[in-house]
Amino acid sequence: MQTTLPCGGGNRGLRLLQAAPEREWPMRSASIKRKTKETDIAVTVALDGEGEAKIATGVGFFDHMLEQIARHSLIDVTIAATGDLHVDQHHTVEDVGIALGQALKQALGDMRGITRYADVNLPMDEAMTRVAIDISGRPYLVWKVAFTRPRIGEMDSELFREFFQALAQNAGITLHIENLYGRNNHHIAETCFKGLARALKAAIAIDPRQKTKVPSTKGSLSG
Ligand SMILES: [Mn+2]
Repeated sequence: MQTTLPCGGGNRGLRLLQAAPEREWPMRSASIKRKTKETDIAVTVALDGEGEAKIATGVGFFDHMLEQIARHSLIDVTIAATGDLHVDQHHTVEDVGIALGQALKQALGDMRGITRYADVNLPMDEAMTRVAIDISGRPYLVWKVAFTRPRIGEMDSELFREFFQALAQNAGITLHIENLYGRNNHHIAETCFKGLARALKAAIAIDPRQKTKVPSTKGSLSG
C-alpha cells in the first residue's frame, strides 16, 4: 500500500503555520471592584502581560512597592484606591491586598497548566529575602520579616505583613517570606515585593508539558 504525505508541497504547509502563529493560550485577566465604607478600590490584572503598572493608592511608598510587583512579575496591574487615610493607612493597604488577591485568583481560573511552585532568593545590596510560593488554593502566610523603623517613607512598617496576609488569603496561595539578612528598611521591604513578583512570575507560568492539566494529583486546586 502506498502512503502519501498530507502536504504535497514539501514543507510549505509548515511554513504557512509558522507565518501565522496563533496564541495557544487565552490571555488570563480579571477585574475586581470593591467598595466599602472605608475604601473604594478597582484592580485589573493581566497575567500574561508585560509588567505595565498604573498604581495610585494615596500612599507613595506602597505605590512604589506595588509597581515592583508588576514590573518583576510581568503581570500588567492597574490599581486605583481611595481610602480613609485620615484614619490611618491600615484599611487602604489591607483592602488593596484583598482586591489584588481576588483579581489574581479570578485570573488564574482553574489553574490549568500553571507551574504552581516557585521560590527565589532576592538580593538588593546588603539585603536578602527568600520567597517561596505554592499556588495551591490553600491560603497560608509565613512572615519572618522584622523592621527596625516604624515607617518607611510615610508607610507604616507593620502594614507590610497585613498586605501579604490579605493577598495570600484572597489569592488562595501559600506564601512564605523570610528576610535572611539586611540593614536598610527600604531594601528589606523592596526585596519582599520583588521576591513575590519573581516567584509569582515563575509559579503562574504555563508549563508546556502539562498545559491541559491542573498540577495536582487530586486533579483540583480549588482549596
Ligand atoms: Mn526602592
